[in-house]
Amino acid sequence: GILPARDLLISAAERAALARAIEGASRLVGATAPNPPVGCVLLDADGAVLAEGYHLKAGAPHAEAAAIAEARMRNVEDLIHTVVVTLEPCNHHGRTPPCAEAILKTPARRVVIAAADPNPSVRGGGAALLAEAGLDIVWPEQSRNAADTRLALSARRLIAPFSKLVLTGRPWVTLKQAVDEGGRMIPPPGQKTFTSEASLRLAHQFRRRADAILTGSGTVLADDPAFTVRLVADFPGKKRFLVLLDRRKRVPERYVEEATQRGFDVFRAVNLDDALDRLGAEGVLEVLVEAGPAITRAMFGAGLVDEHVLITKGEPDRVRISHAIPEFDALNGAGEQPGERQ
Ligand code: AOF
Ligand code: ZN
Repeated sequence: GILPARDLLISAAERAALARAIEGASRLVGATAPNPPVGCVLLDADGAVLAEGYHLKAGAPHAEAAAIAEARMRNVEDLIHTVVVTLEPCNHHGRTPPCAEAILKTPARRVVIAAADPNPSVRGGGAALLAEAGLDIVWPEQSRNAADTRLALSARRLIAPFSKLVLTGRPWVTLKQAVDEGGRMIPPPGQKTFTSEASLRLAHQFRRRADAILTGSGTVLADDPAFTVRLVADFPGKKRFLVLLDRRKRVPERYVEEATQRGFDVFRAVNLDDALDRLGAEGVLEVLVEAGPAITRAMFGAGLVDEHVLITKGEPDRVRISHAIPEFDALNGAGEQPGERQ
Protein backbone atom coordinates (compact mmCIF):
# COMPACT_ATOMS: atom_id res chain seq x y z
CA GLY A 1 0.00 0.00 0.00
CA ILE A 2 0.82 3.66 -0.01
CA LEU A 3 3.29 4.64 2.66
CA PRO A 4 2.73 7.54 5.01
CA ALA A 5 4.24 10.61 3.43
CA ARG A 6 7.42 11.68 5.18
CA ASP A 7 8.11 14.89 3.44
CA LEU A 8 5.42 16.23 1.21
CA LEU A 9 7.21 19.43 0.34
CA ILE A 10 7.95 18.98 -3.30
CA SER A 11 10.43 21.50 -4.64
CA ALA A 12 9.90 23.48 -7.81
CA ALA A 13 12.85 21.61 -9.34
CA GLU A 14 11.27 18.25 -8.50
CA ARG A 15 7.94 19.38 -9.89
CA ALA A 16 9.59 20.49 -13.13
CA ALA A 17 11.52 17.22 -13.31
CA LEU A 18 8.31 15.25 -12.90
CA ALA A 19 6.59 17.25 -15.64
CA ARG A 20 9.56 16.51 -17.87
CA ALA A 21 9.52 12.79 -17.06
CA ILE A 22 5.78 12.60 -17.80
CA GLU A 23 6.17 14.53 -21.05
CA GLY A 24 9.02 12.29 -22.21
CA ALA A 25 7.16 9.11 -21.27
CA SER A 26 3.99 10.29 -23.01
CA ARG A 27 5.88 10.30 -26.30
CA LEU A 28 6.42 6.60 -25.80
CA VAL A 29 2.75 5.78 -25.33
CA GLY A 30 2.27 2.98 -27.83
CA ALA A 31 5.86 1.73 -27.81
CA THR A 32 6.09 -0.28 -24.60
CA ALA A 33 3.37 -2.95 -24.47
CA PRO A 34 2.90 -5.02 -22.39
CA ASN A 35 4.90 -2.67 -20.15
CA PRO A 36 3.86 0.87 -19.23
CA PRO A 37 5.64 3.97 -20.51
CA VAL A 38 7.84 5.27 -17.68
CA GLY A 39 10.14 8.28 -17.31
CA CYS A 40 12.81 9.08 -14.75
CA VAL A 41 14.81 12.26 -14.08
CA LEU A 42 17.77 12.38 -11.68
CA LEU A 43 18.57 15.56 -9.73
CA ASP A 44 21.54 16.65 -7.67
CA ALA A 45 21.18 18.17 -4.17
CA ASP A 46 20.57 21.61 -5.70
CA GLY A 47 17.81 20.33 -7.98
CA ALA A 48 19.86 20.45 -11.17
CA VAL A 49 19.09 17.76 -13.77
CA LEU A 50 21.88 15.16 -14.01
CA ALA A 51 20.30 12.64 -16.38
CA GLU A 52 16.99 11.28 -17.60
CA GLY A 53 15.87 7.91 -18.83
CA TYR A 54 12.85 6.26 -20.44
CA HIS A 55 11.55 2.76 -20.84
CA LEU A 56 11.70 2.48 -24.63
CA LYS A 57 10.11 -0.95 -25.04
CA ALA A 58 9.51 -4.26 -23.33
CA GLY A 59 12.79 -6.01 -22.59
CA ALA A 60 14.76 -2.74 -22.72
CA PRO A 61 16.10 -1.20 -19.48
CA HIS A 62 13.57 0.38 -17.16
CA ALA A 63 13.48 4.17 -16.97
CA GLU A 64 15.42 4.32 -13.68
CA ALA A 65 18.13 1.97 -14.96
CA ALA A 66 18.43 4.00 -18.18
CA ALA A 67 18.72 7.26 -16.23
CA ILE A 68 21.31 5.85 -13.83
CA ALA A 69 23.31 4.48 -16.78
CA GLU A 70 23.28 7.92 -18.36
CA ALA A 71 24.43 9.54 -15.10
CA ARG A 72 27.25 7.00 -14.91
CA MET A 73 28.26 7.71 -18.51
CA ARG A 74 28.39 11.42 -17.70
CA ASN A 75 30.41 10.72 -14.55
CA VAL A 76 27.81 12.32 -12.29
CA GLU A 77 26.49 9.20 -10.56
CA ASP A 78 28.03 10.34 -7.24
CA LEU A 79 25.94 13.50 -7.37
CA ILE A 80 22.56 11.77 -7.53
CA HIS A 81 20.38 13.03 -4.71
CA THR A 82 16.77 12.76 -5.92
CA VAL A 83 15.16 10.21 -8.23
CA VAL A 84 11.97 11.54 -9.83
CA VAL A 85 9.98 8.80 -11.47
CA THR A 86 6.52 8.53 -13.06
CA LEU A 87 5.94 4.98 -11.76
CA GLU A 88 6.94 3.24 -8.54
CA PRO A 89 10.33 1.54 -8.98
CA CYS A 90 10.02 -2.21 -9.32
CA ASN A 91 11.44 -4.64 -6.78
CA HIS A 92 11.09 -7.83 -8.77
CA HIS A 93 13.29 -9.71 -11.19
CA GLY A 94 11.43 -9.65 -14.50
CA ARG A 95 13.13 -9.31 -17.85
CA THR A 96 15.40 -6.75 -16.14
CA PRO A 97 16.84 -6.46 -12.60
CA PRO A 98 14.90 -4.55 -9.92
CA CYS A 99 15.09 -0.75 -10.11
CA ALA A 100 14.71 -0.30 -6.35
CA GLU A 101 18.02 -2.15 -5.90
CA ALA A 102 19.66 -0.11 -8.65
CA ILE A 103 18.58 3.08 -6.85
CA LEU A 104 20.01 1.80 -3.57
CA LYS A 105 23.40 1.43 -5.24
CA THR A 106 23.43 5.18 -5.94
CA PRO A 107 23.80 7.91 -3.28
CA ALA A 108 20.12 8.92 -3.77
CA ARG A 109 18.37 10.13 -0.60
CA ARG A 110 14.95 10.96 -1.99
CA VAL A 111 12.55 9.36 -4.45
CA VAL A 112 9.55 11.22 -5.88
CA ILE A 113 6.99 8.69 -7.14
CA ALA A 114 4.06 9.91 -9.22
CA ALA A 115 2.08 6.66 -9.36
CA ALA A 116 2.09 3.37 -7.45
CA ASP A 117 2.69 0.28 -9.57
CA PRO A 118 -0.63 -1.59 -9.93
CA ASN A 119 1.24 -4.78 -10.87
CA PRO A 120 0.41 -7.22 -8.02
CA SER A 121 4.01 -8.43 -8.02
CA VAL A 122 5.34 -4.89 -7.40
CA ARG A 123 2.59 -2.90 -5.71
CA GLY A 124 4.03 -0.96 -2.80
CA GLY A 125 7.02 -3.30 -2.63
CA GLY A 126 9.44 -1.03 -4.46
CA ALA A 127 8.58 2.01 -2.38
CA ALA A 128 8.68 -0.05 0.83
CA LEU A 129 12.14 -1.38 0.04
CA LEU A 130 13.45 2.14 -0.55
CA ALA A 131 11.76 3.50 2.59
CA GLU A 132 13.19 0.68 4.71
CA ALA A 133 16.65 1.59 3.43
CA GLY A 134 16.08 5.08 4.86
CA LEU A 135 15.29 7.04 1.70
CA ASP A 136 12.56 9.67 1.77
CA ILE A 137 9.66 8.65 -0.42
CA VAL A 138 7.51 11.48 -1.74
CA TRP A 139 4.09 10.94 -3.31
CA PRO A 140 2.90 14.01 -5.26
CA GLU A 141 -0.58 12.47 -5.10
CA GLN A 142 -0.68 13.36 -1.38
CA SER A 143 0.58 16.91 -1.84
CA ARG A 144 -1.64 19.88 -1.04
CA ASN A 145 -0.30 21.66 -4.10
CA ALA A 146 -2.76 21.36 -7.01
CA ALA A 147 0.09 21.25 -9.55
CA ASP A 148 1.46 18.15 -7.83
CA THR A 149 -1.85 16.32 -7.68
CA ARG A 150 -2.45 17.16 -11.34
CA LEU A 151 0.92 15.68 -12.26
CA ALA A 152 0.05 12.58 -10.24
CA LEU A 153 -3.22 12.32 -12.17
CA SER A 154 -1.34 12.62 -15.47
CA ALA A 155 1.01 9.85 -14.33
CA ARG A 156 -1.94 7.65 -13.44
CA ARG A 157 -3.48 8.33 -16.84
CA LEU A 158 -0.19 7.43 -18.48
CA ILE A 159 -0.30 3.95 -16.92
CA ALA A 160 -4.11 3.51 -17.05
CA PRO A 161 -3.97 0.98 -19.92
CA PHE A 162 -1.23 -0.94 -18.08
CA SER A 163 -3.24 -0.83 -14.84
CA LYS A 164 -6.28 -2.18 -16.61
CA LEU A 165 -4.30 -4.95 -18.27
CA VAL A 166 -2.60 -6.17 -15.08
CA LEU A 167 -5.79 -5.94 -13.02
CA THR A 168 -8.35 -7.33 -15.50
CA GLY A 169 -6.37 -9.13 -18.20
CA ARG A 170 -7.95 -6.92 -20.85
CA PRO A 171 -6.63 -3.96 -22.84
CA TRP A 172 -7.73 -0.34 -22.59
CA VAL A 173 -10.46 0.27 -25.15
CA THR A 174 -10.56 3.54 -27.09
CA LEU A 175 -13.55 3.92 -29.34
CA LYS A 176 -13.43 6.46 -32.12
CA GLN A 177 -16.69 7.64 -33.57
CA ALA A 178 -17.51 10.27 -36.16
CA VAL A 179 -20.99 11.75 -36.23
CA ASP A 180 -22.69 14.42 -38.26
CA GLU A 181 -24.16 17.52 -36.69
CA GLY A 182 -27.40 15.71 -35.94
CA GLY A 183 -25.46 13.13 -33.92
CA ARG A 184 -25.92 10.40 -36.52
CA MET A 185 -23.02 8.09 -37.08
CA ILE A 186 -21.86 8.47 -40.59
CA PRO A 187 -21.89 5.08 -42.25
CA PRO A 188 -19.42 3.86 -43.23
CA PRO A 189 -17.37 5.24 -40.33
CA GLY A 190 -13.88 4.61 -41.70
CA GLN A 191 -11.19 7.21 -42.19
CA LYS A 192 -12.51 8.18 -45.61
CA THR A 193 -15.45 9.99 -44.06
CA PHE A 194 -13.30 12.70 -42.47
CA THR A 195 -13.34 15.93 -44.34
CA SER A 196 -11.07 17.83 -42.01
CA GLU A 197 -7.33 17.31 -42.04
CA ALA A 198 -7.19 17.91 -38.28
CA SER A 199 -9.66 15.09 -37.56
CA LEU A 200 -7.82 12.72 -39.83
CA ARG A 201 -4.57 13.53 -38.08
CA LEU A 202 -6.15 12.92 -34.72
CA ALA A 203 -7.41 9.53 -35.90
CA HIS A 204 -3.87 8.61 -36.93
CA GLN A 205 -2.51 9.73 -33.56
CA PHE A 206 -4.85 7.27 -31.93
CA ARG A 207 -3.73 4.53 -34.31
CA ARG A 208 -0.13 5.28 -33.51
CA ARG A 209 -0.54 4.55 -29.84
CA ALA A 210 -2.83 1.53 -30.35
CA ASP A 211 -1.39 -2.00 -30.19
CA ALA A 212 -4.48 -3.36 -31.92
CA ILE A 213 -7.33 -2.19 -34.11
CA LEU A 214 -10.76 -3.74 -33.78
CA THR A 215 -13.26 -3.52 -36.59
CA GLY A 216 -16.21 -5.30 -38.14
CA SER A 217 -16.76 -6.98 -41.47
CA GLY A 218 -19.19 -4.23 -42.49
CA THR A 219 -16.55 -1.54 -42.17
CA VAL A 220 -14.00 -3.60 -44.08
CA LEU A 221 -16.42 -4.35 -46.91
CA ALA A 222 -17.66 -0.76 -47.17
CA ASP A 223 -14.33 1.05 -46.76
CA ASP A 224 -11.45 -1.33 -47.42
CA PRO A 225 -9.56 0.51 -44.65
CA ALA A 226 -5.76 0.12 -44.47
CA PHE A 227 -5.62 0.96 -40.71
CA THR A 228 -2.00 2.04 -41.12
CA VAL A 229 -0.45 5.01 -39.33
CA ARG A 230 0.06 7.88 -41.72
CA LEU A 231 0.27 11.67 -41.19
CA VAL A 232 2.09 11.09 -37.90
CA ALA A 233 5.29 9.14 -37.27
CA ASP A 234 4.85 5.50 -36.32
CA PHE A 235 7.17 3.50 -34.07
CA PRO A 236 9.54 1.74 -36.47
CA GLY A 237 8.80 -1.96 -36.81
CA LYS A 238 5.80 -1.86 -34.48
CA LYS A 239 3.50 -4.87 -34.90
CA ARG A 240 -0.23 -4.46 -34.38
CA PHE A 241 -3.12 -6.83 -34.14
CA LEU A 242 -6.11 -6.38 -36.40
CA VAL A 243 -9.18 -8.02 -34.95
CA LEU A 244 -12.06 -8.71 -37.28
CA LEU A 245 -15.51 -9.29 -35.85
CA ASP A 246 -16.46 -11.48 -38.74
CA ARG A 247 -18.42 -14.47 -37.59
CA ARG A 248 -19.83 -15.15 -41.02
CA LYS A 249 -16.40 -14.90 -42.66
CA ARG A 250 -17.53 -12.14 -44.99
CA VAL A 251 -14.11 -10.49 -45.12
CA PRO A 252 -12.24 -11.83 -48.16
CA GLU A 253 -9.03 -13.75 -47.56
CA ARG A 254 -7.31 -11.28 -49.88
CA TYR A 255 -7.97 -8.43 -47.44
CA VAL A 256 -6.49 -10.48 -44.60
CA GLU A 257 -3.38 -11.19 -46.70
CA GLU A 258 -2.94 -7.53 -47.55
CA ALA A 259 -3.34 -6.50 -43.92
CA THR A 260 -0.73 -9.10 -42.96
CA GLN A 261 1.64 -7.59 -45.54
CA ARG A 262 1.04 -4.18 -43.97
CA GLY A 263 2.38 -5.64 -40.71
CA PHE A 264 -0.82 -6.69 -38.97
CA ASP A 265 -1.32 -9.87 -37.06
CA VAL A 266 -4.90 -10.55 -38.14
CA PHE A 267 -7.41 -12.70 -36.31
CA ARG A 268 -11.15 -13.19 -36.37
CA ALA A 269 -13.08 -13.09 -33.11
CA VAL A 270 -16.49 -14.56 -32.42
CA ASN A 271 -17.57 -11.75 -30.08
CA LEU A 272 -16.28 -8.76 -28.11
CA ASP A 273 -15.42 -10.70 -24.95
CA ASP A 274 -13.44 -13.19 -27.00
CA ALA A 275 -11.63 -10.35 -28.82
CA LEU A 276 -10.64 -8.50 -25.62
CA ASP A 277 -9.59 -11.64 -23.75
CA ARG A 278 -7.34 -12.70 -26.59
CA LEU A 279 -5.80 -9.25 -26.97
CA GLY A 280 -5.14 -9.10 -23.24
CA ALA A 281 -3.45 -12.49 -23.35
CA GLU A 282 -1.20 -11.10 -26.12
CA GLY A 283 -0.13 -8.23 -23.88
CA VAL A 284 -1.98 -5.55 -25.82
CA LEU A 285 -2.26 -2.36 -23.76
CA GLU A 286 -4.53 -0.36 -26.03
CA VAL A 287 -7.06 -1.37 -28.65
CA LEU A 288 -8.64 1.20 -30.92
CA VAL A 289 -12.15 0.44 -32.11
CA GLU A 290 -12.87 1.79 -35.58
CA ALA A 291 -16.15 0.20 -36.43
CA GLY A 292 -19.72 0.80 -37.50
CA PRO A 293 -22.87 1.62 -35.55
CA ALA A 294 -23.66 -1.97 -34.51
CA ILE A 295 -20.29 -2.70 -32.88
CA THR A 296 -20.17 0.79 -31.40
CA ARG A 297 -23.57 0.31 -29.81
CA ALA A 298 -22.66 -3.15 -28.55
CA MET A 299 -19.45 -1.89 -26.95
CA PHE A 300 -21.22 0.90 -25.09
CA GLY A 301 -24.07 -1.43 -24.18
CA ALA A 302 -21.66 -3.88 -22.57
CA GLY A 303 -19.74 -1.11 -20.78
CA LEU A 304 -16.53 -2.00 -22.59
CA VAL A 305 -15.37 1.49 -23.60
CA ASP A 306 -12.65 3.18 -21.53
CA GLU A 307 -12.16 6.21 -23.72
CA HIS A 308 -14.57 7.68 -26.23
CA VAL A 309 -13.29 9.94 -28.98
CA LEU A 310 -16.24 11.67 -30.55
CA ILE A 311 -15.64 13.71 -33.66
CA THR A 312 -18.58 15.84 -34.72
CA LYS A 313 -18.26 17.01 -38.25
CA GLY A 314 -18.74 20.69 -38.88
CA GLU A 315 -16.85 23.84 -39.71
CA PRO A 316 -14.57 23.16 -37.95
CA ASP A 317 -14.99 19.59 -36.63
CA ARG A 318 -15.40 19.32 -32.88
CA VAL A 319 -13.61 16.67 -30.81
CA ARG A 320 -14.75 15.45 -27.42
CA ILE A 321 -12.82 12.87 -25.43
CA SER A 322 -14.51 11.25 -22.45
CA HIS A 323 -13.46 8.47 -20.14
CA ALA A 324 -15.17 5.72 -18.17
CA ILE A 325 -13.06 7.02 -15.25
CA PRO A 326 -14.40 10.60 -15.20
CA GLU A 327 -11.38 11.91 -13.28
CA PHE A 328 -9.37 11.58 -16.48
CA ASP A 329 -11.64 13.97 -18.37
CA ALA A 330 -9.91 16.80 -16.49
CA LEU A 331 -6.74 16.00 -18.45
CA ASN A 332 -8.28 16.48 -21.89
CA GLY A 333 -6.64 19.12 -23.96
CA ALA A 334 -3.18 19.88 -25.17
CA GLY A 335 -1.22 17.93 -22.58
CA GLU A 336 -3.17 14.72 -22.83
CA GLN A 337 -2.57 13.63 -26.40
CA PRO A 338 0.73 11.93 -26.92
CA GLY A 339 2.81 13.97 -29.31
CA GLU A 340 3.28 12.71 -32.81
CA ARG A 341 7.01 13.14 -32.73
CA GLN A 342 9.30 10.61 -31.12
C1 AOF B 1 9.96 0.34 -13.39
N1 AOF B 1 10.48 1.10 -14.40
O1 AOF B 1 10.61 1.68 -16.52
C2 AOF B 1 9.06 0.01 -15.94
C3 AOF B 1 8.50 -0.74 -14.87
O2 AOF B 1 9.80 -7.58 -17.44
P1 AOF B 1 10.37 -6.35 -16.85
O3 AOF B 1 11.59 -6.60 -16.03
O4 AOF B 1 10.62 -5.26 -17.86
O5 AOF B 1 9.32 -5.82 -15.80
C4 AOF B 1 8.09 -5.33 -16.22
C5 AOF B 1 7.31 -4.83 -15.03
O6 AOF B 1 8.06 -3.77 -14.41
C6 AOF B 1 5.99 -4.22 -15.42
O7 AOF B 1 4.96 -5.17 -15.36
C7 AOF B 1 5.81 -3.13 -14.38
O8 AOF B 1 5.29 -3.65 -13.17
C8 AOF B 1 7.22 -2.68 -14.15
N2 AOF B 1 7.53 -1.62 -15.10
N3 AOF B 1 8.97 -0.51 -13.63
O9 AOF B 1 10.39 0.48 -12.26
C9 AOF B 1 10.08 0.96 -15.65
N4 AOF B 1 8.66 -0.19 -17.21
ZN1 ZN C 1 12.14 -1.38 -12.84
